[in-house]
Amino acid sequence: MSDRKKETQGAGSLTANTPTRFSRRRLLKLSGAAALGGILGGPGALAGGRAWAAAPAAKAAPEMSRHFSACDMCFNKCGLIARVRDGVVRKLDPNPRYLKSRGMLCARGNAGIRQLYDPNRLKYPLLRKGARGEGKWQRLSWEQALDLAAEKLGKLAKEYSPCGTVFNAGTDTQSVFVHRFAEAYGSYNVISHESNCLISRNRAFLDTFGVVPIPDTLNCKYIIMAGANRFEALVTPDSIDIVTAMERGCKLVVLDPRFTKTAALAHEYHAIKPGTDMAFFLALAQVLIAEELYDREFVAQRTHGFDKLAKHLRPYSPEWAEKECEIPAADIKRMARELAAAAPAAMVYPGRRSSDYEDSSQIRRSMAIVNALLGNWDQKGGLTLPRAIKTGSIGFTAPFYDNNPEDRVDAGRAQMMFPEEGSFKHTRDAVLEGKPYPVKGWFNYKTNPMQTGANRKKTMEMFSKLEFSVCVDILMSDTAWVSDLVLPAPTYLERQDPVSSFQGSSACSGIVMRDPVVEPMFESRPVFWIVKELAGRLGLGEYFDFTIEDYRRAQLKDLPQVAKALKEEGVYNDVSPTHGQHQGKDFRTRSTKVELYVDRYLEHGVDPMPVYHAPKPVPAGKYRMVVGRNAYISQSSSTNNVLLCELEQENSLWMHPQEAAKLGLAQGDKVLVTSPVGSQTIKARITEETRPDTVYMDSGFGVISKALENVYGKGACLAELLEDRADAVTGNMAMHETLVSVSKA
Ligand SMILES: Nc1nc2c(c(=O)[nH]1)N[C@H]1C(S)=C(S)[C@@H](COP(=O)(O)OP(=O)(O)OC[C@H]3O[C@@H](n4cnc5c(=O)[nH]c(N)nc54)[C@H](O)[C@@H]3O)O[C@H]1N2
Ligand SMILES: Nc1nc2c(c(=O)[nH]1)N[C@H]1C(S)=C(S)[C@@H](COP(=O)(O)OP(=O)(O)OC[C@H]3O[C@@H](n4cnc5c(=O)[nH]c(N)nc54)[C@H](O)[C@@H]3O)O[C@H]1N2
Ligand code: SF4
Ligand SMILES: [Mo]
Repeated sequence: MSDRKKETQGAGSLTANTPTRFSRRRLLKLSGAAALGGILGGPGALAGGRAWAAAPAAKAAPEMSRHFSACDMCFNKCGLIARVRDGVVRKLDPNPRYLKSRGMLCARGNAGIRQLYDPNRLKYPLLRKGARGEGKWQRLSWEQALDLAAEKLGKLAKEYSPCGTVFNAGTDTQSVFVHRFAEAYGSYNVISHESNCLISRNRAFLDTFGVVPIPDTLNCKYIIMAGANRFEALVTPDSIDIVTAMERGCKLVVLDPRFTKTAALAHEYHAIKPGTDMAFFLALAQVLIAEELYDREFVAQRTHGFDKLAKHLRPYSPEWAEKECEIPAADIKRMARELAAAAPAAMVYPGRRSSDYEDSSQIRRSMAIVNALLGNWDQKGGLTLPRAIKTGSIGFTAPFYDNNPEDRVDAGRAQMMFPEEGSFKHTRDAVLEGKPYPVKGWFNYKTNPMQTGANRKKTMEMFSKLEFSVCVDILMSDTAWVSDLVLPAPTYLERQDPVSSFQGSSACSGIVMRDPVVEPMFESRPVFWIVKELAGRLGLGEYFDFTIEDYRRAQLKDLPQVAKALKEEGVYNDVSPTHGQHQGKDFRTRSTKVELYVDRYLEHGVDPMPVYHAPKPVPAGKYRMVVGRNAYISQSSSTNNVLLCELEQENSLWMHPQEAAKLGLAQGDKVLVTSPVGSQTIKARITEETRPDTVYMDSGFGVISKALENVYGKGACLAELLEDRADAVTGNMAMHETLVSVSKA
């Protein structure tokens, strides 16, 4: 839809005498606010918004003030400078001093302003009335809301033990306080978005190298990227550094069943058959060994299990792999030689999201093993040691509750789960089964499992089995929509946060900080305040006997230079060398070496070296659904943002022309997509940018929350279609295991 059309549509909900000198942007804000009044309260609730509503009428524009902050439109925390006038954020600019983001603020980062002023922002505490998902809410005062939540949490702890409540906190600098609250309250059922994201990648690299390494993409000369899309799924500084490296002669090879923007910019692209990456990497490793192209000195001195690996790889020839992954054997051999020629400034990029297959940990292990053979460890252009500045904190000793069960509710459901992380999928199953013990409470902060946990029906069912759920969000997300109590939080531009230490990268490691750029709007309150208030009511006040200011002081106690830089430049960059940091030191693995063979896995029933199992075949008339990103959507959480919606109004189903022709489809036709767990109707996007056996759609659409007025009614929900399979080793959600059928709607 064009800007103009939107303007007209938005204006429809205003009266005819709307002053014409209003800017278009102001008109959108006001129209949205008025329309929302019907659902979440009258425009009077926009108390905090008064300043911005009145601002455009001001005559002489006063100077803008500058405020440092860090973007929170995704986890990257790119440095920004907010320009504020009359208490209104007018513009967000990148902070040029922030080396991690290299002076960049992406489309989503720029649109952060519109997240702050989204008329659909939650304004005050709401209690569900009527049936779950019906959308009937009663406004509560904070006092009422907190009293209610404390009473329910207290009762749940008595009846079901503290572990009877799950705490689910998404990526955020204040999530640490949710974890602290969970510990003080006594629940070790703490989960996060990470088991829907990257824990299988972490498992694989951690168990190979003893740490999850940071790729030095900037200095790399040859990158193979598989199962990642760095020019659309932005990770700073990699997304920028790979471009710079390419300008300096680095070769980029992309393997993806979809022709992504990253593929479009790569030197070489292969439309790999989904689920077969391990075949490719095992064959690559075989060639490196057979042709003696690997780093013999590094392998001899620093790795464990080489002989076993060499033997294990014998059946995995390039000719065999070609039949599996559909990449020609000659190309696999050539790539092995090219990689080795560029080594150690050569890598298989570790990627990030690995919530794709049931053997994702082992797929990523095969990628880690190729890196080890290249000897690129701790070298310029290779995999480097993660470094982060250690900050202080305010310590505490968690109380002991003897009515608690032995272990997490999801324990034992995966071979080697991270005990501090658990698994969303397995936790949800355990809650549904009531086994090994009942879980009846759910505290949700800044994560939206109704959209980002595969199999939405199951998530919905789980919520309906709970006795009490609370959701802290900035918007009425789908998860808030099915919760019992919804609490409004401030956005990052209104928040004071603890400082955040970010890991080393090609650029540097460093520290960022957020202070409110503008006053919190409406009755929004940070989660720190919420859990502190709850703790006070539950007799746990001693665990929150401080302010964020105190906490930050404790964090920076021994880092005066950091405190000074944060004040003056909004960021502290640690520019110490990124490589050569690990020479002569042991690896933090059992063998103290890089583990090509992981003995420890045997104790857990896990293959010590990756064994290839072909993905299940895709029969004619079925398609494998894969997940991915574009540059203007953050998972599920930015599709209500009007600025970003200008770039994409609704999602569509990518389908190859050959298959579309079989179904008699024309561009834009509505199709019914059916999986074993759900069905959705969506427009077809007929394109050669996907393999004939693979379909794709963007995430964040097909919402059930009617309070997300801009996106409600648009597109289809991916989570409704995806089956909830899991990586066997970690319990990471496996979201590329679903086969769907498609028919004309
Ligand atoms: N714009 C934007 N940037 C983001 C995010 C965002 O939501 N939007 N999210 C951030 C987060 S949380 C993360 S974890 C990262 C994720 O960043 P990435 O780890 O790069 O993950 P995806 O974007 O999901 O890319 C996975 C790619 O793998 C492809 N693929 C599917 N199946 C296979 C297969 O079997 N083999 C191979 N080789 N490829 C396959 C998909 O088509 C997709 O393009 O991005 C971060 N950056
Ligand atoms: N369908 C699908 N599922 C996926 C993925 C996908 O691409 N598609 N990606 C996977 C990956 S890699 C990841 S990391 C996970 C991410 O999964 P989630 O953690 O669920 O990420 P988001 O979808 O970004 O949801 C963030 C929620 O926090 C809210 N929010 C945003 N800012 C604030 C704030 O400042 N305060 C508060 N209190 N709330 C805020 C948003 O409104 C939204 O409801 O999803 C995984 N699952
Ligand atoms: S990559 Fe974009 S959305 Fe993510 S933190 Fe950086 S500017 Fe913000
Ligand atoms: Mo992620």
